Amino acid sequence: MAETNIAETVIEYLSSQNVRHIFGVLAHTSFALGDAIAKRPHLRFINSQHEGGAGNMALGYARAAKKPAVCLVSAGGGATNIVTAVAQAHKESVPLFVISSDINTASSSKGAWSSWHGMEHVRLFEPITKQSLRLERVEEIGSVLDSLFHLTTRGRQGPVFLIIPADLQTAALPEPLTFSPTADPAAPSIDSRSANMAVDLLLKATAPVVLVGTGVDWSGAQREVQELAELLSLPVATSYTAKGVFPENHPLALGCLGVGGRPYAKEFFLNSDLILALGTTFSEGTTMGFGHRTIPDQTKIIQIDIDPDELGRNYPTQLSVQADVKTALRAIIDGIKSKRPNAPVAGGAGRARELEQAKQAWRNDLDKKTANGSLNYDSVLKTLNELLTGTEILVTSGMTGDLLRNIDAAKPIIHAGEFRAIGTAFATSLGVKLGLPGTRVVCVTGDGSFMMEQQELATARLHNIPVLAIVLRNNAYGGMKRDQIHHYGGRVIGTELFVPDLARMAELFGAKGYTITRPEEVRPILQKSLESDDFVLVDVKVDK
Ligand SMILES: Cc1ncc(C[n+]2csc(CCOP(=O)(O)OP(=O)(O)O)c2C)c(N)n1
Ligand SMILES: [Mg+2]
Repeated sequence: MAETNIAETVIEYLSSQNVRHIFGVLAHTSFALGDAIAKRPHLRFINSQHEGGAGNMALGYARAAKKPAVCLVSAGGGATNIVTAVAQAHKESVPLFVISSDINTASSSKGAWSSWHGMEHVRLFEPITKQSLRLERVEEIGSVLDSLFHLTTRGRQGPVFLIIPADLQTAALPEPLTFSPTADPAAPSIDSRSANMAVDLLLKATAPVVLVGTGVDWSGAQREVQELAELLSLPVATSYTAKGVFPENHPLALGCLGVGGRPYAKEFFLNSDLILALGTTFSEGTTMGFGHRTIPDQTKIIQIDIDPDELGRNYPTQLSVQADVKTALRAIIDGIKSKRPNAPVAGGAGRARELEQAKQAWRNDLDKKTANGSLNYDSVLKTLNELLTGTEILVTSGMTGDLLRNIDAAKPIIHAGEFRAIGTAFATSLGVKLGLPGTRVVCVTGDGSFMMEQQELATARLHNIPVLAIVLRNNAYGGMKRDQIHHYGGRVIGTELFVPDLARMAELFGAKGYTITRPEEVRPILQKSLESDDFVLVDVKVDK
């Protein structure tokens, strides 16, 4: 076989693991890696305008395609620019394989401060990855690649960082390595004693509820959650980050619990005597501050999570199970069916009726709130909700995520979760579209957030990634400005923005641009934008 080098081996390995998209920005120090991509036409290199954009695209791609996403950045500023996205992936457990070029080993041996781009990359990424390392020797490459790639999805998912000096990229391997896709190890399943205990607790409870996190999405356990919920008439809420993982048009759906949720979700939880928590962390947003504002003091908790460190971390549990949610639920459902074949349970249809009434009351309130005909977040999102067909994927970021409480999400909404970084939704939506090309992807973002990443319009244009961006414009960091006025004697600082005509700007980038200034324009413009698969930006000038 022909002699091969490290750069070729890295890219060939990624290809063997079914990687088809690599997100990043190249530099001279990564040319060998770039060239190895160029030689493989089945791989798409999506060059973003800023490495942060590449990181956010990768986050969206990983969540949409449900597999690790790969980024390629370069020594120094290239690597530091992607830090925010990697930190988010770490906090929100998203599998990213981040590869960076490093300077030549000879230059770095002179010390970090005296060479171009030199810095301590490995240490920078250590606290925000599952593993961060530098390739030191050619011979390590095979085991390093395979162990890092699989680490992204093993147990609790997350990002890894590998930095490869420029001279090692072109170094020849003593002999070529061959790779084939590796079977994923079987996920841990629930033991029969725990499954029996869970069945007993569920059957004895008088007001059980379910809390679903993104772990359910990653495990592909939606069908099992639905089956169990229907079997026992269990109302189901999701965490803030997992909005839509349990479809919110289901009669037993409570939507998000806590921040970003509707008030009735909290009521059902506060009146529960058992919470079945699945792949979720009892986070600050979901619990509204870790106390007892959504999780009652006396309730029993069954917690099932792939990560043992998560079990009982924030609330004591009656039963903790380290297992894959899907297989655990299957065992619990089978246990219930064999113990009580006709399992009518606690509350039964009564709870579904109570839930429908609460939802209707909430809808009536929203109708009243939006009846004055003004153009605001609530009225725009209410109309958007009415227009959605249930097939679209919504993407948002930062605090705009809270405002999506008006949306009945039929599919998971993809956003920055409780990392809450703004300036991420648009790039994330591009990654989502690449992961799910047949789906209409709709980015809903504030104007302040969009202005942090508007340059990625160029990436959408260059790589022909048609998404719909709805920018809610108030020429401000609106929520922050409101709170400054409220709490600081009316003084405002740093929260007013200049935002250009975004419809015109989008057209310069090859998109269709629309501006909405009157309430009656919302429905027709959003409708035609949703129905097409074009690259569209809608600039909605909200009143406040
Ligand atoms: C990267 C980052 N920087 C700063 C913040 C703090 N922050 C939270 S919301 C926000 C402003 C959001 O403004 P905009 O997107 O216009 O939404 P609006 O509040 O107007 O609805 C900022 C700066 C953050 N969450 N993330
Ligand atoms: Mg704003």
